[in-house]
Amino acid sequence: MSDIKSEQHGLSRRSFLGTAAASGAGIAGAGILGLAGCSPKEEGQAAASAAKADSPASAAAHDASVVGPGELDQYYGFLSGGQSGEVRLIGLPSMRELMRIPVFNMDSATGWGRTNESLKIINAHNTAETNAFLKASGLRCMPNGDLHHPHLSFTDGTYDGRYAYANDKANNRVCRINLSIMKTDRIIEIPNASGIHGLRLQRYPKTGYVFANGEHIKPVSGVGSLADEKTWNAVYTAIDGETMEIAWQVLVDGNLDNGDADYQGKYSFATCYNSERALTVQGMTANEQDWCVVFDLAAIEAGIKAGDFKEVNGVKMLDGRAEANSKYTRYIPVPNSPHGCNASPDGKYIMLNGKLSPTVTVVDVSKLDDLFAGKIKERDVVVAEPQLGLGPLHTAFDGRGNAYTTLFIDSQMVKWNIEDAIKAYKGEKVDPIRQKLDVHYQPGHNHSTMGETKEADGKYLVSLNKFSKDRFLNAGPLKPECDQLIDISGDEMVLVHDNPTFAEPHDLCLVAASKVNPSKTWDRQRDAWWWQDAEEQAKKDGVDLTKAAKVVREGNKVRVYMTAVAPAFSVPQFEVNQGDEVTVYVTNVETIEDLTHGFTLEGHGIAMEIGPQQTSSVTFIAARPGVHWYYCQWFCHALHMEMAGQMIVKPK
Ligand code: RUQ
Ligand code: CUA
Repeated sequence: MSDIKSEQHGLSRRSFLGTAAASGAGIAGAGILGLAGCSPKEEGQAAASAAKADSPASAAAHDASVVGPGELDQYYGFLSGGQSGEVRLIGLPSMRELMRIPVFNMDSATGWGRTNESLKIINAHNTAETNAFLKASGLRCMPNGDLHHPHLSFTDGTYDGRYAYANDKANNRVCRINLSIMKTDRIIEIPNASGIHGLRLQRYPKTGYVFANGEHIKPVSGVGSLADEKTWNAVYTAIDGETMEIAWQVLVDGNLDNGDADYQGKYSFATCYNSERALTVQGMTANEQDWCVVFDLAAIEAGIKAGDFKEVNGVKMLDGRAEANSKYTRYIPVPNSPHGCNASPDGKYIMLNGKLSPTVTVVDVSKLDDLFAGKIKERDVVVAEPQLGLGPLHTAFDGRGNAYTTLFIDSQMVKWNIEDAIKAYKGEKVDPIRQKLDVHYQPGHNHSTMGETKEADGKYLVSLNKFSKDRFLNAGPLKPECDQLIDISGDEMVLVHDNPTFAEPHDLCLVAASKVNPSKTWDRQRDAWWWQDAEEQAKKDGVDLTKAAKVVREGNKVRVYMTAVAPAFSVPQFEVNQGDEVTVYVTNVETIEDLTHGFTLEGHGIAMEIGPQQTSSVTFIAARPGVHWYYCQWFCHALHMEMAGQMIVKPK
């Protein structure tokens, strides 16, 4: 009963927010015409489906998300943390948060961004400009990131459980997460490009390439000039997912938004807005059409072999601009300012989501060979363009021929049938729309279980909604986002769970639990690369990290080696002089699962995680004379509070 009431409240609030969002888009000028142009039929349809949408979920539907105490979820979700800079691991269908994986952020619990091991990973592939900036600013690393798109590595069109990759739009970086330890193992900065946004992976034969879209145009060295914005370009980057080195870049026109790759290993795609090359919203949305850029991977590789590139800041860059009439790219015109780009799991289609247009443009991948061969025109590859509702942003799939598109302005999820949309485009009288379901509110990304693989199983769909307002207890002016779980296993979508989240999940991957097999503890052999520097230093100092209890002085450098075994550090006290540079190495020699220790040094901004069998280290200046306690901040034992020691700093 209360469900129905809140839905009714929801409806009036929904329409208010919808108007606000639409008028917000209204400043986009020409763009809004496409939105306001939603036909009466369309509106009637929306109203009709809104009426049946959100009927109180049945008890059975609610059961769909209940995972009892001690029971395990069926799927992992790799959820982006947006401007929090991290990746969050969740379980489905419970939507419980399992873990946070720090990436482009600094993390108080684990010491990510503070330990020597994490700083090495974070800074290893900075550009010289970034290093100079950090030095001038007194920063150890970039303290923030904007992580939008986490995606897992593929082999033959499905997840292989090895890595996840994600972008940092704020500081132009791409990371890799090693799924055996669930830690970030590589971060690279992308030179030449600006606003690394869309990030997708090669699916076949494997990953392969990691494709990263540069969203913003800027003068590319040797091509554009600062004085003339008409010479500014965006840059598309392909990274080798194994070595994390940049394989090549392509110079393109328009701001690259989202992307995807096919299931055949031949083409990749990027939606593109701002074909106008403008610097303001009005200018960016002036044209009726923008485009999707298609990249021919074999042609690009041949171009690299043939030397048809410029070396720009150490990267091989090919010319794929529209006016260059390049053999590497094709520009498919689509309605103004497209956004999401999604390959269907049958490998046949790429969906280009309209955003300012109420349509999704369906590209038939099998026609691309002919397009590149010049046998057909750009728009000939389009086989459907169904009108779905206001603000289509992203599309997911159930593997049964249906697509699910988020409608940002309508605050709905629309389910539609792909083959029916193709028939309708040919002129047949069929309505591809199956159902519209209200979501709360303003959805951005959505994702279905295994939906970006050839094993799409059509069980669950998650809608990542940007606004939550009255959906949860008021949390103050800053509201959480609202992630909603939808059961799509039947004919109708059924909303089964609401879940608040902190800033700001953009995207997620939903992966069958069997595909990912993280380790239970660190492995001293396999993971030795993590503490390689510590190991080398220890060798020079004649220390075995796993048995260490030693303080080594070399001039004003002091190295403190200790082990952690519940409930004690092997070094209970050490003494240094004010001004010494101190490095503390802690090795957790526990062999059992779930026995993490920590090392927090009071008054020094230091806390680090040391998992079972892991070594962690941190370097700092002992600038404060006196007694400073260090303690284990990870609850590990009945005598956890006693797991402590003292650093004594003698004044100068
Ligand atoms: S984008 S809400 Cu950064 Cu993935 Cu579409
Ligand atoms: Cu070790 Cu708490």
